[in-house]
Amino acid sequence: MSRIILHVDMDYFYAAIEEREDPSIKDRAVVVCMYSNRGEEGGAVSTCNYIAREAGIHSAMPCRLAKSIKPDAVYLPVRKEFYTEVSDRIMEILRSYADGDGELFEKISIDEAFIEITDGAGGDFDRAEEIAKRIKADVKGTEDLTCSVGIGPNKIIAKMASSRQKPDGITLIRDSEVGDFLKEMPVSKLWGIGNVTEEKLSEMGIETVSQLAECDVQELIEAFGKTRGTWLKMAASGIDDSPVKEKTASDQIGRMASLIHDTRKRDLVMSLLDELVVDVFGKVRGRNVSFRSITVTVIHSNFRTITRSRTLSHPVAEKEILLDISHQIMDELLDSSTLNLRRIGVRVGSLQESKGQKTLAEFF
Ligand code: TTP
Ligand code: CA
Repeated sequence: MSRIILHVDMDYFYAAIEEREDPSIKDRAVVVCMYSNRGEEGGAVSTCNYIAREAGIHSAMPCRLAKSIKPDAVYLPVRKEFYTEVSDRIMEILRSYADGDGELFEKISIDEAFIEITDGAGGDFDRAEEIAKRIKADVKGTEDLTCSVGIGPNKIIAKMASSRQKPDGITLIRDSEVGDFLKEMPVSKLWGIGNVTEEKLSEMGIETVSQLAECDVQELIEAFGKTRGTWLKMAASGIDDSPVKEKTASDQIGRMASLIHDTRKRDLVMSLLDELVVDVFGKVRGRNVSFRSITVTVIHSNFRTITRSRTLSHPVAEKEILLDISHQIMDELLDSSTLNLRRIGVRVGSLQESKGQKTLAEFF
């Protein structure tokens, strides 16, 4: 039986909350700005409603530019704490629909989450669509906000489906429809592929997801390394076995730090990352545990947080692996956006007590 996973993404989240709080601005362009410590002049657009998007305004655009494009829009400062409270309540609603008494739930950002409902829907995609409608009505009824839902047999497909019909849509991609769904899609639309990967694939003559799926995996491994190369092949084929699983704090060891100044220079970012890895690994040793998951977090200059994780096939306690995979993930994150980074972090999770020998090398 195929898994059934929903991806829920709130529509124009911060701006939608502001509209709800002040319905008088509903028919106007609404732009939420992150002014940061550089004052109004240096601020970036956090998000905006769809009226503002039609005028050409988008996230990460300098607020000054937005104001020159649309001086009559409503400009509001970000109220992050308030949005977080709203988010927390929405996440509880979403979690209540997840299989395993809410266990199979994974929040991936302030306004997005995966919900596994394989059991809840009895493996039936039509019933899953009914559940998606109920969830949308529940969120609308309690928080007066709309969301878009993607339904698919795995996380990658659900995630890409949710952006198909926005705002306020439901997109259902059955197991049997995955091939068609991905077929003519440009590779840039595949969740997890950024500008640099897109360019590299283009140089290899690969423009569409189906071309990527047909590419020899060895060729991809040569170009991108084993983990990333295999992942590209699998993802393009619509295969993704990653579980829907929340990361819990007690099961993790991590550290974050700020860069001296906002930058996306690889050597500066990697040298701070290496320091954090050494520190995290010291704690891993101290607790005598091994880890199965590695997560790297970046906070961009506009305060946008992005995290990406890798799960290993078995627990390890080796610094080289932690370094190697953290670098790979960081390269992907640098690849996924052109913005400078403000803070970065690394953490390991799915901890287990190490038994006796720690590495093969130490054993012999
Ligand atoms: P998104 O889900 O990317 O965007 P959105 O909810 O505003 O719009 P959409 O309808 O297209 O989903 O991001 C969620 C929130 O995160 C967004 O409301 C504001 C914040 N955010 C930033 O602060 N900076 C950014 O660059 C982006 C993309 C989002
Ligand atoms: Ca959203």
